[in-house]
Amino acid sequence: MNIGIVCYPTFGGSGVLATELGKYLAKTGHNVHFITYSQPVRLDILESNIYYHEVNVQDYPLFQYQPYELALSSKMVNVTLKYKLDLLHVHYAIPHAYAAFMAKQILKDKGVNIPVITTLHGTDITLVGKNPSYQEAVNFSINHSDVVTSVSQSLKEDTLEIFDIQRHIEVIHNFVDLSLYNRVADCRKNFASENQKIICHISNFREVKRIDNVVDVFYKVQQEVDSVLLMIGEGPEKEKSREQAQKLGILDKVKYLGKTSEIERVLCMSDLFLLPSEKESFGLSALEAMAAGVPVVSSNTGGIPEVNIDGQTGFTADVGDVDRMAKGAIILLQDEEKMSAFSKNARAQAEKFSLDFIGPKYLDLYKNAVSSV
Ligand code: GMT
Repeated sequence: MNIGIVCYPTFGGSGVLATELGKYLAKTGHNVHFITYSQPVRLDILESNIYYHEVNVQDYPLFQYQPYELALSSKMVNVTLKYKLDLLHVHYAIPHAYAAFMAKQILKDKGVNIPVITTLHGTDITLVGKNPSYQEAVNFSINHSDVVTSVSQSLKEDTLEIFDIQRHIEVIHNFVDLSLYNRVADCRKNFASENQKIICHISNFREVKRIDNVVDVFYKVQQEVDSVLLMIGEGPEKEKSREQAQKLGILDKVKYLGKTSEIERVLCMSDLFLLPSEKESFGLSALEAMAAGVPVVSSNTGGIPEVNIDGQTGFTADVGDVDRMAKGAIILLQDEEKMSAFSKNARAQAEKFSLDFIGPKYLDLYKNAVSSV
């Protein structure tokens, strides 16, 4: 098949998932065309069957806001016609599903009919999508996609509650490429002494991630267990978090490493992963941690409990319950036997979300969509 993928090319979970899916599809022999405003961070364009088409938005002084959706729709049309795409798979509804609907109409006018598959990722529904400024357009574009998927059961339920959806939403959980997570803690000594534990958090440092809770939990943990906290990623809450760590007198133990494309190496040297988010449709970073055999202490919001099983692969607590999260973390870090059992459980749970298992589900979906337009 010739497959078009539209996504955010950034470090966000939806872009990462879309890129990894594209890489998998290319490996299985399909031609995959990424249509994005810059090259996706995890994409290797030197791999065979992978193509990258940049969406260029012309800067014009009349526009206060540049019409990105227009440029994206046009690019989708051009790429579909030139490379004879069989389908367009858009990740994150805003504005991708809307732009894809327009592209589909333009293509119809030219006698070409291809299916649009929209994957809902989370904040496109629970945070941004439900904003009254966007709600009608998001509702419309979901209803006019040929196939709609959601990355968790919880997100499906949220979507049905927030919007007036007239079509079936297929739950296809996010996945992880397990082969990348073989536990070789090659750079551990650069961050912690032999007896210190490494606790890790990875995110885009937005408010929804409750970065203050990450620091609060760590503050309690390091009083009981000699440990360091690795903070991976960039975002608006980062500086506030640094100030918080300084005020608490633990800044020397909190290491802000910024963005990295070597998430696997970071996770493979970590002992515990923290994800206390306010909202989380799935929690791809938690799944990646579990793939590396790292137990997760998280909130129990949204789709997280579909991934992190309380008392087995880690601990979950109500949003904001930093005492319970810290207690869970301390229990694990102080009990080697328990830690080892949880680590094995985490990896076993991640295997249920392996790329080899989930990837073919998308392929089946594509085949059905192509044959029914
Ligand atoms: O986590 C983010 O804020 C980024 C966002 C995105 O769209 O890139 O993540 C969402 O999609 C991920 C991939 O499906 C999910 O794992 C995240 O849980 C989801 N984030 C939220 O729901 C807050």
